[in-house]
Amino acid sequence: MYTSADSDKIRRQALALGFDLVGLAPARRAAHADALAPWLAGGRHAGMGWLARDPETRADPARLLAGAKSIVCVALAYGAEIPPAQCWDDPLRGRVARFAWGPDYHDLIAPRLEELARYIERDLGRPLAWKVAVDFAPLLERDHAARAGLGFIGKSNMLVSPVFGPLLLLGELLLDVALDRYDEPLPQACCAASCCTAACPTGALPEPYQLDARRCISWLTIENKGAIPEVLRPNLGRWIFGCDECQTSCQWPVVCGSAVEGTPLHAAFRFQPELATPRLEELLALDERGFRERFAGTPLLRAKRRGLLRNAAVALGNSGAAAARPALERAATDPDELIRDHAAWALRRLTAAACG
Ligand code: B12
Repeated sequence: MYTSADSDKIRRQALALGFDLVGLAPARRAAHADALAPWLAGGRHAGMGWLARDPETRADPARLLAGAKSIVCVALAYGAEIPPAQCWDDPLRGRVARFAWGPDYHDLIAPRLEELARYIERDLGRPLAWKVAVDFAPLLERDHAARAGLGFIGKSNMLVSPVFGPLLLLGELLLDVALDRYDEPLPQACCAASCCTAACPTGALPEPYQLDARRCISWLTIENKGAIPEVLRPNLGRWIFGCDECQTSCQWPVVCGSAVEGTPLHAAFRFQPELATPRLEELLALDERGFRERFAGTPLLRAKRRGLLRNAAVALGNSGAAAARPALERAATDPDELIRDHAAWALRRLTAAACG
């Protein structure tokens, strides 16, 4: 019976499962756990009450899995493709953040981590206590990924890999067994130029390492169930589901190594025009059923019809395209008041733009 698990075998197996990065860390209290309380106290979590629930568990993995000794951190590099300009820059098409170009990433990462857990159990020859985390568990994922040497935390708050840049999705496997070797954190290597904080269209990064979710386009377009503050609407441009500006502005390479291109995991995030850059007029024409059918199995379902159509109306208002008016006029009579109000705002903005 082994008392510690073989790090090299775990690493090899994680890579074989399709992950781009794997790092192993002892399950200690998160290094920046103390950043959580002031962030919450400042209201920067934008009312996402679940982030404020039980902050001690979020800080300490041993409270998430009793007896946790190790964390296997993995990352999937995604969305490095440069979208064709005829779609990305088309004023009548919206922009979807790259993490949502494929299926729900939780469904890609979590089952593979479960498979990894079962592999480790087989290798050790005994059952283990383990827990998989991909967003849904109260865990400061970036902190553990940094400790496991996957990358460093940048001023954008993103975990940035010197190999793949910040376009990474993270997952963790907590284990109640020690590993025979752990990885070392990488040195902080965020550039002095603060490209990410400067690139944020809504000023959601007022200071390094501090994200104000109330202004973050990702929160405004996905988690926010109400109106988008009018003063921020013009800054959304044509982002209709998440935003990548703090990542694509990063000086670290936003590249997917050729060695990993073409694997099923990466193929899942290939640019598809109608998912990554949907025609905004088409979105505004979707009824509830049409919305659910079109976005079945994709992360866009999270915004719900009313959220996505609200965002599409704002994007068309920002398009400056007179051709957008008929779709917006129809949306201004939508049964949903939220959509009606945003469509009316968009029509006013187009009129103002036309009057110069
Ligand atoms: C809530 C949430 C959001 C919220 C709030 C974001 C936020 N920054 O907190 C919203 C909806 C806005 C959001 C947006 C996005 N999210 Co999000 N989100 C989460 C979630 C579920 C929890 C984050 C959390 O705990 N926040 C609390 C704050 C205090 O913690 P933190 O963000 O990790 O910040 C750390 C740093 O600030 C650090 N710190 C503080 N001070 C200092 C000082 C120094 C010097 C250093 C080095 C570090 C440091 O300590 C904090 C604690 O570790 C995580 C998954 C998870 N469970 O971790 C995914 C996660 C962070 N999101 C992710 C992604 C992909 C995104 C988006 C890119 C999506 C998009 N394209 O639209 C954006 C990016 C926004 C951004 N720049 O952070 C990935 C990030 C992967 C990566 N490479 O880092 C995660 C890890 C999901 C995953 N499993 O892959 N998200």
